[in-house]
This record gives sequence, C-alpha cells and structure tokens, in this order.
Amino acid sequence: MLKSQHIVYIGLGSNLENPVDQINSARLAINHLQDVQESAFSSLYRSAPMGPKDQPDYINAVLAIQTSLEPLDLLRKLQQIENQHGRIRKNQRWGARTLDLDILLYGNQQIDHSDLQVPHYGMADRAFVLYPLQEIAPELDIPGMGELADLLTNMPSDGLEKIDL
Ligand code: A4P
Ligand code: MG
Repeated sequence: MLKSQHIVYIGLGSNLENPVDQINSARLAINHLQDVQESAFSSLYRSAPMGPKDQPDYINAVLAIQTSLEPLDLLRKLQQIENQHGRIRKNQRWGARTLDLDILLYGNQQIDHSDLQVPHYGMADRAFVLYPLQEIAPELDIPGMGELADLLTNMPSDGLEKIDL
C-alpha cells in the first residue's frame, strides 16, 4: 500500500561554525533521508539574535519537503542531523547553536505531544521564519494561526537581510 505523503515545512537556523555551510549541509542531509523529497528551499536570511544578544547573528532558511515519515519519526531524524552538525544542547534558552531544525508545519495537522508541538509555537512572531516561508508558500494558511499573508502585515522585515550568494 502506498504510504500517504505530507508537505512539511522545516525551519533551519545556525549562528556558529560557518552558519551558511551548516544550513546548506543540513539541507543536503535532509534530502538524503529515506522517504523525503525536497519540494522548495527559500533564500538564506541574516538577522540579529532573538533572545540573548551576546551571540553572533543567525542565518535562517525554510525548507519544504514531501515525506511519508510520521511526525515523531521525522523529529528524531532531524535531531540526529542536528547532533551530526555538532549541536551541543545547553540549558540556556535561545542560546547559540551550530544547527537548529524546527518542524514548523506538518501538512495541516495540529500536534500537541510532549516532544512535538506543531505548528511550531514561536513561528507567528518570528520574521526570520515568516519571510522565508512566504517566499516558497505565499498562499499558506497556518492551522490555528491564520493566513501567512495576514501574519506578515504586522511583521516588520527590518533587521532581516536576504543573502545573495
Ligand atoms: N519540540 C517541540 N516542538 C518542536 C517542533 N515543532 N520542532 C521540542 C522541533 N522541536 C520541537 O528543542 C527543544 C525541544 O523542543 C526538543 O527536544 C523537541 O522535542 P531544541 O532544539 O533542543 O531547543 P531549542 O531550539 O533551544 O529551543 P527552542 O525554544 O525551540 O529555541 P528556538 O525557539 O528554536 O530559538 N534568533 C534568530 N535571529 N534566528 C534564530 O533561528 N533561534 C533561536 C532558538 C534563538 N534566537 C534566534 C534563532
Ligand atoms: Mg529547536
């Protein structure tokens, strides 16, 4: 039987150890997962850190994939990729990291599991998530949060710099 496919949006972030390389390498690693096909990848964006300011600027991007992996299965695989990229989990909230992979959206599902909340709890307030997402999915309706276009009307893009490579 064919396994059902879901469109999943993943937020990528890095602010240590050559962030642009970290993001590009994470994209490749996700593409190499079994049962995953890339459907779109945004530009890369630079921004000042949200949270503690005594850390480098971040590079962020959003990747869209098609996958038959179940949500928790995908989360574990993304965490393995974070670990392979030298991610060290400290207790500081919003601290510096080589690689952060967040599941932003999983189809139109709302998931409330102790290890996984989807849509990602912070996405509606983060320009570095919403602007790259708009680039690859301008018509998106986010379960429980509303139209992406509406969220963006209240979201200044200043401080977010699109990187031309
Ligand atoms: N978890 C729950 N839901 C999800 C989800 N949708 N996707 C759980 C991924 N993980 C999810 O994650 C902690 C736990 O969240 C996991 O064990 C998983 O079961 P983590 O990656 O270990 O911790 P974290 O990323 O440090 O925590 P948090 O609160 O997710 O950090 P954020 O919110 O991702 O913030 N500034 C800029 N400019 N750009 C950034 O990308 N990122 C952060 C990190 C701070 N400042 C930033 C940026
Ligand atoms: Mg995270």
